Amino acid sequence: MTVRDDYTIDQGWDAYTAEDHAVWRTLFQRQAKLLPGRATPAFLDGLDDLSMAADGIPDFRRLSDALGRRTGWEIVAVPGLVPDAVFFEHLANRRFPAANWVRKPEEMDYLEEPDVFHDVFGHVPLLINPVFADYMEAYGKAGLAALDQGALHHLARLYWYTVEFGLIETLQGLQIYGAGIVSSKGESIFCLDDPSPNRVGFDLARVMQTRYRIDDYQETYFVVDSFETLFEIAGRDLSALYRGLAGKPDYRPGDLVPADRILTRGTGVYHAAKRAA
Ligand code: HBI
Ligand code: FE
Repeated sequence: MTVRDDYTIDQGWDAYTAEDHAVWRTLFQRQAKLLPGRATPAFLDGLDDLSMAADGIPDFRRLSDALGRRTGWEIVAVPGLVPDAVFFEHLANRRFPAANWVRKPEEMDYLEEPDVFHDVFGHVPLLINPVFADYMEAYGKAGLAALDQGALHHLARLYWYTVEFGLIETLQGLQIYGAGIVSSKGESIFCLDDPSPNRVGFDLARVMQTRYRIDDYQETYFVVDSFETLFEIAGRDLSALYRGLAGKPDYRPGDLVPADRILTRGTGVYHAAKRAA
């Protein structure tokens, strides 16, 4: 496998085994059944429009053709997590780096690193939404700036609580758009239906001050009213905000603070039980 300077590789679509495709199929069918009514229509439309299907792992060349015609985004294959600067450089140029490997049947529900199902099923459908597509590019550019300003940990929290674990408020109620949620059976249910987590109106400074969990469901979900809000934020000069945050303590993942617009005050039962165990 040749890894290029920008960490891209060939997807190696022909090398997938029948078992690889079967894993994709199982995960796809599970989520396709669960997500109507839960995921935001922009996500579900993206799945349809890109003809992403249960058949098997998509060929990135075909996906990139379809996506390129819509919003100019391209999917490039990478071996796994890439360095922050490389990741941001790709996003800033409307290239989404997606892992090419797929999880094994014995780890359907828990993964330490993103695989092709998370990256492609989770992230790619929203890239046909023009506003979300622009947000992702703006985020990449903001990422490069944040690296220079020593503020990556603040900006990474914006990505986490929006692109990965975001909820959106619509006339139909709360809906999922975060890739970490739509690609997870358990969290697709937990984030909307469980009384345990907090659901709080999105506020940029608040999010940037809040640590997050990488090992379990989120203790707090932040709710945006539109993707326009996100795009507008990512295009701002964030340096003054970073300076303002520099002296302040972080909030813990489950904290609520006085200024929060609380949609649901979580019981915290789920994570309390885990801590007690
Ligand atoms: N690499 N492949 C990949 N996918 C990511 O989501 C990713 C990454 N490298 C760094 C990174 N994310 C973080 O910098 C951001 O999520 C903040
Ligand atoms: Fe992701």
